[in-house]
Amino acid sequence: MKEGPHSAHWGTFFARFDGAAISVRPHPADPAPSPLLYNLTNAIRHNVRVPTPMVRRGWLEHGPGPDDRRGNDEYVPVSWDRAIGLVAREIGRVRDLHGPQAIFGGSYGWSSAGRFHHAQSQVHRFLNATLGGYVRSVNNYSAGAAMVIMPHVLGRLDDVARRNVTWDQIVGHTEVVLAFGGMAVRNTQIASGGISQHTEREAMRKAAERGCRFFCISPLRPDLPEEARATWLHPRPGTDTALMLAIMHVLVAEDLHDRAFLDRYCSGWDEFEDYLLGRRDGQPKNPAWASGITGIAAATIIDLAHLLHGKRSLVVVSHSLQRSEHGEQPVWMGVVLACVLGQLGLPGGGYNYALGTLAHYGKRDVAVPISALPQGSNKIDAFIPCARISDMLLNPGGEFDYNGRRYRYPHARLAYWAGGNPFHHHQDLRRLREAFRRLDTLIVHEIAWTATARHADIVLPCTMTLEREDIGGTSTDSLMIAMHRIAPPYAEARDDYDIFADIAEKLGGRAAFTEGRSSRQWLAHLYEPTRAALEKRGDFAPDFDTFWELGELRLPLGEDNGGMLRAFRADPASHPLPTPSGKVQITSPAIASFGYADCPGYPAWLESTDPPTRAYPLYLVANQPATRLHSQLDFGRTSIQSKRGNREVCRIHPADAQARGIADGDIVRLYSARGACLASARITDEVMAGVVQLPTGAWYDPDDAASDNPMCIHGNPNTVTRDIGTSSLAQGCSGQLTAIQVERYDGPLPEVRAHQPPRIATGDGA
Ligand SMILES: Nc1nc2c(c(=O)[nH]1)N[C@H]1C(S)=C(S)[C@@H](COP(=O)(O)OP(=O)(O)OC[C@H]3O[C@@H](n4cnc5c(=O)[nH]c(N)nc54)[C@H](O)[C@@H]3O)O[C@H]1N2
Ligand SMILES: Nc1nc2c(c(=O)[nH]1)N[C@H]1C(S)=C(S)[C@@H](COP(=O)(O)OP(=O)(O)OC[C@H]3O[C@@H](n4cnc5c(=O)[nH]c(N)nc54)[C@H](O)[C@@H]3O)O[C@H]1N2
Ligand SMILES: [Mo]
Repeated sequence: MKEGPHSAHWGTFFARFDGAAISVRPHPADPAPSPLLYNLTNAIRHNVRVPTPMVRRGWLEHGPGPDDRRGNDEYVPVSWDRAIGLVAREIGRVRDLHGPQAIFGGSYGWSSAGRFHHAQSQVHRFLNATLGGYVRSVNNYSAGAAMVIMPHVLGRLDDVARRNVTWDQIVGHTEVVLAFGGMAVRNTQIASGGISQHTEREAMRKAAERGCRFFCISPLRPDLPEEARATWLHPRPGTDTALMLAIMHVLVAEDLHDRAFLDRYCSGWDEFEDYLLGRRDGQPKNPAWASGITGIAAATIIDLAHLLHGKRSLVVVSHSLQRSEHGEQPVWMGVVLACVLGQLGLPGGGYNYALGTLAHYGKRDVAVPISALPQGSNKIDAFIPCARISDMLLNPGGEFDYNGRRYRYPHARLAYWAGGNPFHHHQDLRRLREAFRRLDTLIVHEIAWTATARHADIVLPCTMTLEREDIGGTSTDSLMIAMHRIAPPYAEARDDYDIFADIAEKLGGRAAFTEGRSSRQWLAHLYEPTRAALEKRGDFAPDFDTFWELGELRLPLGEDNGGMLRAFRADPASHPLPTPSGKVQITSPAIASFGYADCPGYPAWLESTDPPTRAYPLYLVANQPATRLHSQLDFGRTSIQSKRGNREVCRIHPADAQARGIADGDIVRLYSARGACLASARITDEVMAGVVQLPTGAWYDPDDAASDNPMCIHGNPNTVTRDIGTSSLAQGCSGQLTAIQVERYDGPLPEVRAHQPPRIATGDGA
């Protein structure tokens, strides 16, 4: 087939299919294309793709119901006709017996880029169109705590993360960047919906060359690139709020804080100051105090405070800091620190949540709308914070706290997942297995045999991105891409859209779901608002067919105007923040009124309930993988090349390795009170002592699928993480940090089979 334009969450490119493999050519406008592009090359015809609809034998023979064989059963291939019939009948059964409030359709996950074939939107639209609703999930795994705390304190998350300080402002103005959690260029390979130019490394190089000083405050040195010429500070993981407090203590004690800013723009300073100075609890949060908690010398903290004073400074708090127990606190404390420095709303200064964690932050917004597939309306009230999935399935009817109210978990009998991989994203996989075994039925659409597909009752094979047409675009990228079909669908795989349309037909909802449009007609429909807005501005506004032929369209960008915070600074009376006081909430009477011990009404240092102990003395950092997006295409070339002997690689400090008799390249066992996994050890002083880093994304591969708590022999860190909410306020994911132990593994080494299909029955299940 001929070469065509395409787009992924990790870049814009041209691709060609030769009947077996894909060759890719990065978009020439991208100054630093992502190596993740090469994951696509061998993936498309890989043996681990799901070729036909599959039904788990136990479910086929015994019907729906809780079943311990999930995750340890064989699959029976069936025809599409039969699969569609089984799914429609089962949805109908659960609806008739229990109503749509028994169907969980949260279906968290990133799936692939493209405005139309966005699997999560497709499944939501399908359930709304056919059932009138479903149990949904709120927030996400990325920013679960920040999404809930931020509106109490400053405003909408997007206004603090996306439309705020840009990289251009940093290049031009910033003098000091405190990057809590770093700004790893490994992570800015990715932007949800696509990214045509990777520019962060170059921006940091330019800023550093002008004299901007970067501080990489993180357990891993490479969390800022060499180009930033950063100073590396490594507080103990999970202790950043204590470090922030001590910096503020120095500034306040020496009267270097911006009192005028605090008076004019903030609410609740005096109460917070009592806490900071220890007037209430007798413990000043000074450098000596913080030094004991963080491991950073008091003198270093004092020097840092002095350096910050009077400078154009930017406080950045990465997503990772809040994907942790009490994750709300560093997000809030970072805001307070920026206010004490008086920098909020200045060009290149103040506070920018999550800058440098994804490529759509720090950019300008496009000036025209970009459509998404409408999801319809959901008439069911029941919901869960997305990371409470196991809790819901294990405690139907049980109570949970969330953002000031108490709710009950619905009793979900059927879960429908398309475009996500809970065996990637969720914590404590032993518990998740147990939870999924309680369901009547788990239905999954997948391109490949992920562990989630291997626990499903019905697996419907869907096309992957290169096998269908779509529109690539996102609100912070100036290129809209006509994503051409590069290859025919694998085996019998079908588009999620066509699968849902056929099931909707059986349930009497086809017209509501499709509105009579083919996929191509949907693309033209979704394109139209962008075209109309371009025309209205007098810009080049080609019709859909011309756009399709051109392959891409350059979109105009909006101003770099600093957004909500700049406007607030300029005129707080006419541009108040959307908080109760209209100002920055240094304290929050609303949160205080909730009465949560794990999230009080002021930002505070709260100790972990799972600190390292003698039994589990190390901190595991389970962060984002450099060589793939989450678990996607773990079997792709770039991902495979980063493994050793097919196992995921963890990084450990020389001192910790030596104390355990671990040599570079040894296989190690990482374990906690929850479970264990194997990984190959790389010894490096790029990671601080006391910390082991294992990225997420290696597909769960149990050594013994029949056992109650198998070990993952491939290196999935969620075997050891804790399944607890960040706090009663947000109930976010807290998978980033876990207390663990590591030992050299001298036992038998089973072959990694994660990228081979499960047991599949021969013969015909037609
Ligand atoms: N311990 C720990 N856990 C974490 C994190 C952490 O830091 N530590 N990070 C968390 C974060 S930030 C996130 S965002 C989550 C990510 O969690 P997920 O978003 O669930 O992870 P992905 O691997 O992107 O899952 C997407 C799935 O969709 C499939 N897919 C791709 N295209 C299509 C399609 O067109 N149709 C269908 N039906 N399926 C498709 C892919 O094969 C893949 O299995 O993980 C979270 N989990
Ligand atoms: N290549 C690649 N890029 C990605 C993704 C991917 O899967 N692959 N996923 C994307 C997604 S969905 C998201 S949400 C973002 C996530 O963005 P983040 O959550 O910020 O990314 P992580 O890599 O999990 O964490 C960043 C760093 O935080 C540091 N860290 C961990 N705990 C602490 C702590 O307590 N204190 C301090 N100071 N530092 C700490 C770790 O060293 C880690 O490397 O990344 C995005 N970018
Ligand atoms: Mo994320």
